Amino acid sequence: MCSERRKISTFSVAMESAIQTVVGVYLKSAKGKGSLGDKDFQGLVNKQLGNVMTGTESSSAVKEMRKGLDENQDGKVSFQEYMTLIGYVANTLSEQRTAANNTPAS
Ligand SMILES: [Ca+2]
Repeated sequence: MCSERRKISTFSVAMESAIQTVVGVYLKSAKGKGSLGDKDFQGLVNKQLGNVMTGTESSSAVKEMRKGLDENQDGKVSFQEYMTLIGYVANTLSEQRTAANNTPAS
């Protein structure tokens, strides 16, 4: 009972820390502005998402990604639009893990 509670608490701290990282990366990349410009977004994707996404080294691919996220088409990535990207990456990771766990037995 006691150890179960500790396990849950460790999990929630890890999750809080992950959320803080996601928010912190955005704020750091935005450099005090309210949203990410093209260069800010390129920097964020190159530095933070190179291991989970392909094509992050291509500036034209990242620009296309930015356009796809830019719902209000102001040329910048707001926090809300950034969360769309995080959701997309999280969903991709989840699908990869599910696929890895459900490898059909031959
Ligand atoms: Ca926008």
